[in-house]
Amino acid sequence: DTATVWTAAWDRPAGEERARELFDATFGTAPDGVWSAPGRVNLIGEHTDYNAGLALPVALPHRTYAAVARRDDDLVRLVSAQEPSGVREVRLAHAVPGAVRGWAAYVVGVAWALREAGHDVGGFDVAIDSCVPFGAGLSSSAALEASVAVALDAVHGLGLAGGVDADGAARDDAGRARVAELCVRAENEMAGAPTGGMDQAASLRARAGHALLLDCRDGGVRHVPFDLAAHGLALLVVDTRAEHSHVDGEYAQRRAACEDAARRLGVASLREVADAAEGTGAALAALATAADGDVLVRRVRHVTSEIARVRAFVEALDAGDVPAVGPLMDASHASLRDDYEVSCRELDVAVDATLAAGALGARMTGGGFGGSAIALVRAADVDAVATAVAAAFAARGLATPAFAVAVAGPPAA
Ligand code: GAF
Repeated sequence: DTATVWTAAWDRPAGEERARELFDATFGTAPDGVWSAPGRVNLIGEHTDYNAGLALPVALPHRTYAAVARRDDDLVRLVSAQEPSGVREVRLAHAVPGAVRGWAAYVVGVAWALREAGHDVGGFDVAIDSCVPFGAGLSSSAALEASVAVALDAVHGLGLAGGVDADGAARDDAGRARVAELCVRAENEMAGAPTGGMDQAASLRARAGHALLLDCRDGGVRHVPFDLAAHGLALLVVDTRAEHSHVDGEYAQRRAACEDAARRLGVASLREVADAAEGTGAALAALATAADGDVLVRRVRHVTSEIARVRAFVEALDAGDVPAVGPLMDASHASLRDDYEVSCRELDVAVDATLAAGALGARMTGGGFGGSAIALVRAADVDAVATAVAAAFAARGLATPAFAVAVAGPPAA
């Protein structure tokens, strides 16, 4: 038998206590408070956000915790339990794009983006601890940004993000949409990762017990009830431990290809192609005649078909026909693997192994090139499917994967 490794989600008080203790131990005082924000898995709608498309993420119970105290100067002192390098110090006056390296760019970037937007944000001390696995395609960077954003909102009294009800619903979605945009700016401009906005929206705007239907054309959201346990099902997350990074070139290349295709087709975004009443056939035929047409056709075909799959997925959930989403997940994975070419061996092994062990559907989730896969499985089969995946990885000499069960959690608060 192959042993399986599980990435546990800390309960909220335990996570808050860890961040508070790190703050105490580092700065010798108590923080003003502790805030936290979740990672996410995307159910479907991958590489659609920067094409003004649709995505359907859920917030994980795994969260990043930020203990923060406001300062009266413009100094930021940061420490993270996940970073052995000790305390870092950055003056906000010197915090401009390109000047801050590594994980600190995400933290300082949020303060920078708030200041750029005219908010009166000064220095602060911050201690971070997190159970969102790093580099696992589960949005550890968005969780870090969002936890710092709601913390700065609170300690500086900005009144942007609003609170969260006991049932896990945000009170001011419009405010949170603006905060999410600032987090995207932090990631794009300070950290230099050309990502879309799905992850920050998921962390700030999700609702417990629901998937977040995100329309990236106008930023609109709908909370779609998502309670797999009621259907005897569960969502198994397979962290392949194959590290991915969006700062490197592949993600940017995909995004550039989509923008190139839209330009050639004379549309503002590929969403227009996906929504065209006459279908996508004419657009694909037009692209096929270009010199590099074959690649562009496949990239556009992924984006447009993926947007259609998000619609079908939500229709199935609305109809209470959860098993019907399984084949849509499979089709999404095939499209990401063959047309968009962002999968990798570990992700394909994870998907194939879960399906062979009885999953109803499976796909890579997030940007790809490593990271995590998700599988829809019968609740009673969770352990058996995980064991089968671990055995498949061991048999191929791949790194030991880690597992989690995703239950839709509340947003940043
Ligand atoms: C990463 C990015 F950060 C998101 O914006 C999104 O593009 C995703 O990859 C792919 O759907 O998570």
